[in-house]
Amino acid sequence: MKNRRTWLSFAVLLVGFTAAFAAWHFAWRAPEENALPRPLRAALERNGAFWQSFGNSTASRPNSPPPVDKPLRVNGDIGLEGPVDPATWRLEVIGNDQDPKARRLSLSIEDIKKLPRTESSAEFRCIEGWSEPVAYAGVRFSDFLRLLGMGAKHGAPTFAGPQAAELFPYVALETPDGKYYVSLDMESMLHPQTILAYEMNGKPLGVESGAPLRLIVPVKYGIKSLKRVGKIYFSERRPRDYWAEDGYDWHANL
Ligand SMILES: Nc1nc2c(c(=O)[nH]1)N[C@H]1C(S)=C(S)[C@@H](COP(=O)(O)O)O[C@H]1N2
Ligand SMILES: [Mo]
Repeated sequence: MKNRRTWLSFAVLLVGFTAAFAAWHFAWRAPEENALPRPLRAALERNGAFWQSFGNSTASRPNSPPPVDKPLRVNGDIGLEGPVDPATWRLEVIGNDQDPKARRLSLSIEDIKKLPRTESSAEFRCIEGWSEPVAYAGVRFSDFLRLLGMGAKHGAPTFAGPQAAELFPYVALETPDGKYYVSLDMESMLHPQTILAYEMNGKPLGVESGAPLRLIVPVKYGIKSLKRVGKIYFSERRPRDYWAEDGYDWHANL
């Protein structure tokens, strides 16, 4: 009797381990999607969406003023290799990536500086593990959309009522050479501290910090805060994203 129970427990354990091993083996051997086996990518995606649903993209970030005289910490220079001339630099804004006839804008840095200026500060966090308080100034992305009439599927954005129904769900940004590119959910882009910045810590942006214009999106890890923006477009479908293609979590929520 006792013996039989021991054997039964052993058999149950064996079946359990075999099933666990098979599942593990299956997950790792499955075809890849953006550098991750598909089941793991799906789990990562669900996890990111789950945490996003807790209001990550709308929570305000502490506004602690950083030391202005401290040198900026610089990290990441993909898409910043060549020179950039602020006098000839343009920001291309494309109304809808699926529609070649959609409205397009081509803006100079002077055009952008004429838009209302907003100052903000936040803790800037890199997935490598460091974080730094930074102050930054530029145009709030929500003001940018409202004043230029971009981001809505039909006509100009109003930001009234259920936003998801009329605004594109995705915003994409790229460097002028297209070597670094990110995509973000519209909600995070409308956060009041999400800014297209031309100043950091009280000084005009340096070349390594993304001059003449960069994104700062403090509800996300630093990977999303693209430096040297050359192009912005709106999309119904999630656009390509440099680090997500390399296996990272697309949401990059803090
Ligand atoms: N064009 C471009 N933007 C970029 C990167 C990059 O490699 N190229 N790196 C990102 C990463 S990983 C971080 S942490 C921040 C760093 O911003 P900083 O140089 O102002 O500290 O920029 C982001 N924006
Ligand atoms: Mo980073």
